[in-house]
Formats: sequence, structure tokens, C-alpha cells
Amino acid sequence: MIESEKSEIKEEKEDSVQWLGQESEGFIQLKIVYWGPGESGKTTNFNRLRERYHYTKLTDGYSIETTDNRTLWQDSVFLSFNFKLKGHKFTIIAQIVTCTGQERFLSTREYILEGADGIVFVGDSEPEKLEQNKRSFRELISFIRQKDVPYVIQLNKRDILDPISMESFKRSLGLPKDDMYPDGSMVVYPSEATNNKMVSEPFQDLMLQVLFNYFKS
Ligand SMILES: Nc1nc2c(ncn2[C@@H]2O[C@H](COP(=O)(O)OP(=O)(O)O)[C@@H](O)[C@H]2O)c(=O)[nH]1
Ligand SMILES: [Mg+2]
Repeated sequence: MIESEKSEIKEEKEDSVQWLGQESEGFIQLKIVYWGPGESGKTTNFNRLRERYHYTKLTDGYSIETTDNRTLWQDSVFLSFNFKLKGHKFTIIAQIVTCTGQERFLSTREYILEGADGIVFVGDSEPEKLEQNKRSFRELISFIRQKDVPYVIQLNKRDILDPISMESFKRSLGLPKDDMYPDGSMVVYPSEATNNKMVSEPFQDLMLQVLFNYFKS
């Protein structure tokens, strides 16, 4: 993506509220999936987004859980955003889904990834979760291989005592050591979903990438 085009998208996104309620020229439907090992904080992220984008919410969303509050099938909500690019007005309908991280539901996870336009990988900062982070990330990469689906990586629960260092997390996932990519997006977003920290930033950066892909094709 050319830098100037990207900042253009960003700027236009910011003043897009001005034409709220006015006629849009087209609808774009997107699906964003929250992926990661069980208990890493996907549902918590999902709930924060649901609250944050309250005014753009199309549905209340649903969450199907087991008796111990773990996601059984998926959490799902539809959010709507207005978006302006090169003077053209679009309405984006984004379906946000999270999947279960439980090993025994592998096939449902693969199913939930079907048709995903963008993915947020949510890793867990608990040092003993490192293997699960690696396994879940490898699983994701193997599912999206050859599809060129954009994704961002969040390392959640930064608030816990003795979290794994950002460096060793990046190293074990085979990610670059740098803080940021040349386009200004972060290699790993350090988040605290329960405290609502660094939840919307990775989501917005991902949306930007997804929309850029959309208009590129
Ligand atoms: N300390 C801490 N706990 C978190 C954070 N995010 C989620 N949790 C907790 O981790 C547990 C699992 O979260 P959940 O969102 O259900 O994980 P999921 O299985 O990935 O959907 C819950 O008890 C959350 O309250 C965080 O940023 N910090
Ligand atoms: Mg969940």
C-alpha cells in the first residue's frame, strides 16, 4: 500500500461521521475473526468492541457458552461503520466472531475461519501458555495459507504479574524483533482487554488493511 493512500483512508475515516444517516453508495460486508488459544481473552476483546462501537451496533450479538463460561461455539455481533474513500461513501457491515479455543472443537474453529476477511490473533501473556500460543498461531497460519488474509497480533493480559516478555513471544512465533512495521502498524499489540487497553487500536489497524485489500482487488 502506498503511504499517502493509507493516510488518506485514515483521514477520511475520521470525518466519515459527518455524513452519518446520509445516503451511502454501497455496502461492504466483512467478517473479522478473533483467534487464539483458550482463555487468552478473545471473548473479553469482543465484549469491549461491542461496548465501544455501541452506537454503530446492528445486533446485540450473542455468545454461546459452556456452564463454566467458556465459549462453546462462537460469539457474534454485527457492527456498522460509514467510510469515505476518494469522495465515495460506503457503509461497512462487519461481523465480528470469536471462536472456541478448546482443542476438542478443532473443526468448528476451521469452519469459523471460512470467509474471514481479517483476523486478530490474541495471545496469552502467561508464561506457561507459550506452547499453546505457538500451537494456535501455527494452526492459524496453516488454515490461512495461500489465502493472503490480513491479520494483526495482540499479546493480551499484559497486566498480570510476570508476563512473558514481548521479545520472547515474538521470537517463539517467528516474528520480527521490531516494534513496528514500516507502515506504522505494530508487530505485536500489548493489550489488557479487561482494562480496555489496546483493544480498538489493533482492530482499527486491521480494518484499514482489510479495506485496502478490498479496494485493491
Ligand atoms: N488479567 C487479565 N485477565 C484477562 C484479560 N483479558 C481476559 N482476561 C481473563 O481471562 C479469562 C478468559 O477470558 P476470555 O475472554 O473468556 O477468553 P477466551 O477463551 O479467549 O474467549 C477471563 O477470566 C478474563 O476475565 C487481561 O487483559 N488481563
Ligand atoms: Mg471465548
